[in-house]
Amino acid sequence: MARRDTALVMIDIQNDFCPGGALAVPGGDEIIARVNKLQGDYAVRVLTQDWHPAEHSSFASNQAGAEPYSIIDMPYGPQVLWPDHCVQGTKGADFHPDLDTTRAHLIIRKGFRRMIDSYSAFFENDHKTPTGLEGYLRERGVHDIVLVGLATDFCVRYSAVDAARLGFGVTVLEGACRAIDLDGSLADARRDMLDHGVKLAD
Ligand code: VGL
Ligand code: ZN
Repeated sequence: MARRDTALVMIDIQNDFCPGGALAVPGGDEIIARVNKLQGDYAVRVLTQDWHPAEHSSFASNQAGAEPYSIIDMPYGPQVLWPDHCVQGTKGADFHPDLDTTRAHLIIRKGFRRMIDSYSAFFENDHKTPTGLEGYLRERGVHDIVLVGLATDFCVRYSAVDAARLGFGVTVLEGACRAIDLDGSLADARRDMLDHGVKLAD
């Protein structure tokens, strides 16, 4: 059972990442009942919400001639180009209607700056610009975090690795996550998380 100093961080459980959405993660909605049940076990509960302007630079539609899922070089490094998703104020950006959002203490929005994507709940993809989540968790006395949500190989992965680098104890409950799995990205993600001392549990 989780302790007082442990936070449950629920990553991007939004319509666009669930079946029928613009960037649907296979089985994305299958995790929701379990995530709802888990919430009662944690003293601190945080949701993240991918929240892009329509002209976001990570959308293939905003890069001339680019196909979705191709990769371009941005000043901060390689960037996968995505179908338009989680556009601010749209239904796709809303949390899935079955997710219990009433018990969350904090909602972190990310990816709202046009020229930089943000997979991690802690830093944008330059690995420097903070979201503020680290300070929030430290002020609440959190030492350990448990991650669930979408997608295992992108936003969950980068959140887990950043949290471990920041010194939090990190567990990813893989059974309460689902992956996009683009060109082996799930295997890469699992290796990267393990290399950084993240615990993978079911
Ligand atoms: C995500 C791709 C683009 C995620 C967000 O939540 O994993 N993936 N934006
Ligand atoms: Zn996004």
